[in-house]
Amino acid sequence: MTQRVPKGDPYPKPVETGFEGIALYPGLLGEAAQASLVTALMAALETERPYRPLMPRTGKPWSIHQMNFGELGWVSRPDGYGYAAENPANGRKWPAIPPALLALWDRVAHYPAPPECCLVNLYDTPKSRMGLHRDEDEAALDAPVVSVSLGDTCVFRVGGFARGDKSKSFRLASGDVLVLGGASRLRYHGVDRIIPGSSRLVPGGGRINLTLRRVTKPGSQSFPSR
Ligand code: MD3
Ligand code: FE
Repeated sequence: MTQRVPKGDPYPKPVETGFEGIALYPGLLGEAAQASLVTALMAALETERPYRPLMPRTGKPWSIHQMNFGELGWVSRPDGYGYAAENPANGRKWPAIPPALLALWDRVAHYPAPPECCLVNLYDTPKSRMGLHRDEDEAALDAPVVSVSLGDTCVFRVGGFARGDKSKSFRLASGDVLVLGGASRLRYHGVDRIIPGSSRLVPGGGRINLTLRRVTKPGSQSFPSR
């Protein structure tokens, strides 16, 4: 993709993806914005140790590492998966979502409340991938998911509403922002593979995906239930 959106544009225009509710903003984040997000992430990694999520029940480790920012973090462990206010690895609250990401949400989400979770996916080996799945653990399914790609390009796949439906793949490069909502909020999707060496942004290489989610319905005080 070569189209570039001017970086100060308050409500930038997405390009067509062929899927209703999926908006792609190629290169919405410029080099400087990408670098400062990586710096914020590196600072967080001083105190937060990324971990490999484990498959519920089987305990099989994923091929990526994860961590979270925000009031709620998404975790997958042998005893189940979902949102938690504390990092189960250290018992502490997750660090705050970086302000630049809150500002990005305001520009592209068109949703009346801020995100509560920023899941960080670290594709840190050439074999790192994410299988086809749906994001359906959020009560606020009317809110979009906003995805930021940093570092190596990946081959991303979007399917239908059942696992076996036909799917389409496209590439996500560093600085690309994807907004997934509306009629496509519950589509299957995944990351087939990353293309090692395609970016020099991340020290040591690899791809970082930042996924912003609204978890609770705005105005409800009921999550997590306890
Ligand atoms: C497509 N992350 O964390 S972007 C995830 O690049 C996740 O690391 C991928 O899927 C990554 O759950 C893909 C996020 C994404 C989120 C919701 C979607 C893509 C979506 C909903 C519908 C279609
Ligand atoms: Fe997902």
